[in-house]
Amino acid sequence: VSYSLDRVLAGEVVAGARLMRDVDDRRPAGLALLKQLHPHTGKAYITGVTGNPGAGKSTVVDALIAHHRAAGHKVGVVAVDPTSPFSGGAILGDRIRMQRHALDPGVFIRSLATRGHLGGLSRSTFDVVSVLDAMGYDQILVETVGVGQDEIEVMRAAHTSVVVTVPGLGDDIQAIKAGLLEIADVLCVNKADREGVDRTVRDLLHMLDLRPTSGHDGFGTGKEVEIVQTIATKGLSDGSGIVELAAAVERHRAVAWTGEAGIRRARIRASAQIAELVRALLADRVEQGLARGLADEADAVVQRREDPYTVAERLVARLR
Ligand SMILES: Nc1nc2c(ncn2[C@@H]2O[C@H](COP(=O)(O)OP(=O)(O)OP(=O)(O)O)[C@@H](O)[C@H]2O)c(=O)[nH]1
Ligand SMILES: [Mg+2]
Repeated sequence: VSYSLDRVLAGEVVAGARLMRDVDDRRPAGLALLKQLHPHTGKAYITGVTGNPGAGKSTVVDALIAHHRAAGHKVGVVAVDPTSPFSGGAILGDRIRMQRHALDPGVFIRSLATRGHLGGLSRSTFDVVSVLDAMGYDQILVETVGVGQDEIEVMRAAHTSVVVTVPGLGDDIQAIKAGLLEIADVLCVNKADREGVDRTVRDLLHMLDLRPTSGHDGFGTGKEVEIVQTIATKGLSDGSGIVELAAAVERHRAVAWTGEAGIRRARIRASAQIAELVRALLADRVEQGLARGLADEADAVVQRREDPYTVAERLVARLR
């Protein structure tokens, strides 16, 4: 194997990339090293960026990279694309507008696509984030496309969830944002150079008021969510709002991740990760258990010698 604990901790890019690949392929050597990395993680701050397609998430992430780099941080980026049926490749490439940072040794960008496994994205995100964290990337940005349950699961890996929206969605905003609003710690109204920003901010404020006081993790309340307007295409220049967005994330960090609240949140985050791993391990076991096929059982069921319920229970009991 071309990686080791020392090389990953030293931040060697080749070692880190190989480890991520092996972890993705579920190779035992990768998993073994992941276990060893754990004591060396927990230093990075992880910001999730989600929102509807084309809202400007990548452009926002690109500007945030520049902001963190200017402040001397090393930045890791995880671009998650659960909507794409393609594995990585061109489609995802198009969605990542951070190429100008690709040559910066202080920036590491990693793409994740589903490759068809159910619910595995959240686990993969946690894994990649851990490797980046251990490598010394102290600001990690996770971009995820879309609005489904997958995104919400992926966002559990983040400390602060930024939901990006745009002006002029009109009535759609209600439908699109219902699920996302619940997970938002900071709301970013991007494309603020467009018409209808004030209206959108007003709508969002109204919806936040209607939001249940206990969010997805039992902590969020509507009042705590800040709304920041950005023009991400302006990068870090005056009036882009990116510095303000980063400041809002910092304020959320200070409130949510310090003291008692921070301990409780850390526990919830770890629980989500463990639960995801348990599901994954059980799913693997089920796959192995079913690998030899079900021809005999199927015959028994077809011929009415056995019922499918009892057969399923017996098979599950045998999974070890
Ligand atoms: N006018 C305007 N255009 C913007 C702004 N931010 C991003 N865009 C443009 O919006 C388009 C989509 O931007 P992306 O950053 O790729 O959006 P995204 O949300 O990452 O898109 P997907 O990952 O494909 O869902 C691009 O053409 C951007 O240049 C902004 O603040 N104002
Ligand atoms: Mg994008």
